[in-house]
Amino acid sequence: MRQKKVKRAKADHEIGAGEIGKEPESENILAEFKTTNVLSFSAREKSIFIHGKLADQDAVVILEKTPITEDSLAELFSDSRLKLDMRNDIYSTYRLQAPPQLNEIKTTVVCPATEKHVKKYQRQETFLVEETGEDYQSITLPYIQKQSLSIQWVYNILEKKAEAERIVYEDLDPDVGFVLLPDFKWDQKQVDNLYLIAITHQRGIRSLRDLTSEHLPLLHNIFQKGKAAILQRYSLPSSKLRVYLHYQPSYYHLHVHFTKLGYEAPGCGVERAHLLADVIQNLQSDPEYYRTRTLYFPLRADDELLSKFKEAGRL
Ligand code: GTA
Repeated sequence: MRQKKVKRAKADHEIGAGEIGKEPESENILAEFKTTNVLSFSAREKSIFIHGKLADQDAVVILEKTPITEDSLAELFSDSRLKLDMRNDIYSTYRLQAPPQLNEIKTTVVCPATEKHVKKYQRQETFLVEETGEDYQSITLPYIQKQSLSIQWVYNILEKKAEAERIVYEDLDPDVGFVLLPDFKWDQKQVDNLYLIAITHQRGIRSLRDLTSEHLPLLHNIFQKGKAAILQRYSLPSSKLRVYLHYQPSYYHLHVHFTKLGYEAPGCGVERAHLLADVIQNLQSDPEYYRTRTLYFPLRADDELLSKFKEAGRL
C-alpha cells in the first residue's frame, strides 16, 4: 500500500507548523523508568502500555512502532543489515536491522499518572451502558463533575502555553472558534493514520450531552473550516475523513476528532464515535436531541461509573 508522506506547505491562517522529523533531542528521562506492570500489549498494533515509576511518581509509558513510509524505502534497503532466518524454495525470511533513524518508536509518557490513567490504558472487559437523559442527570453528570480527568492540557493549548507550534488552524472567535492540531496519537509522518483534534474556544461544553441547536453555528464552523484546513495542509478531501465526537469522552471539554477514513483509530467504533454530520442533522431536527435521547457507550469493568449504573439498578 502506498504511504503518502505529510506535505509541509503552509496554509492560510495556519500558525507555525512543527518541523516534521526535526524534533529537538531531549535527555532520556526513561533511563530511570522502573516498570511495575504491563497494562496491555498488542502484537498486531505493535504497541505496549506500561505502568511504572519515574522519579518515584506513577507513570504510564506507551511504546508504539511507527509505520514504514514509502520515502524511507531506498534508505532502508541500502543502509540496513540483513540476517537470514530461513530459505525454502522461492521463499526466504530475514531480520532487517534498519538504521536507527528509520527504526523509531513513538513514545508517550504520562507523568504523574493518576489511577484513572492507569485504568484507562489497562486492557479490560467492557460493558455496553444504556444511558437515558435522566440517567445522565442523576448518575453520569454528578460522577463526571467529581471524577473526570484534568483538562489542563486543553487550556494550555487554547492559551498557547503548550503545542502552539503544532497548531494547524485556528479560528479565534470566542463562540464558534476552535484550535485544530495533531492529536498526540499521531506522529505526523504519513497521512495514512492522520489524526487531528479540533478543540473549541468556548468553555463549559462538556460533551455531546450538552449540545443543543444553539451550538449548530459552532459545529458547522468546526466541520467546514476543519475540513478546509485539512484539505489545504494535507491535500486530503472531506470524502477521506471520519469526523466525529466520542461519547463518553475521556476529557470533558468539547472537541472533535478528524481521522483518515480507513485508519482504525482507537475509539472509532460505532459504540463510541458519533459522526459530526449526524450530530448536526439530529440537532437540526430536534434541538434537544442529545439532552433527551438514550445514548449507548462502553465502560471498562473497573470503571466507577459502571458501578454507579449498577448501584442505580441500570445494569
Ligand atoms: N495534541 O496533550 C495532548 C493530548 N491529550 C492528553 C490527549 N489528547 C491529546 N492531544 C494533544 N495533546 O484522541 C488526545 C487523545 C484523544 C483526544 C481526547 O485528545 O489522544 P477523548 O476525550 O474522546 O478521549 O479524546 P479518548 O479518545 O478516550 O482518549 P485517548 O487518550 O485517545 O484514549 C482512548 C483509548 O485509546 C485508550 O484507552 C487507549 O487504550 C487507546 N490507545 C490506543 N493506542 C493509543 C496511543 N498510542 N496513545 C494513547 N491511547 C491509545
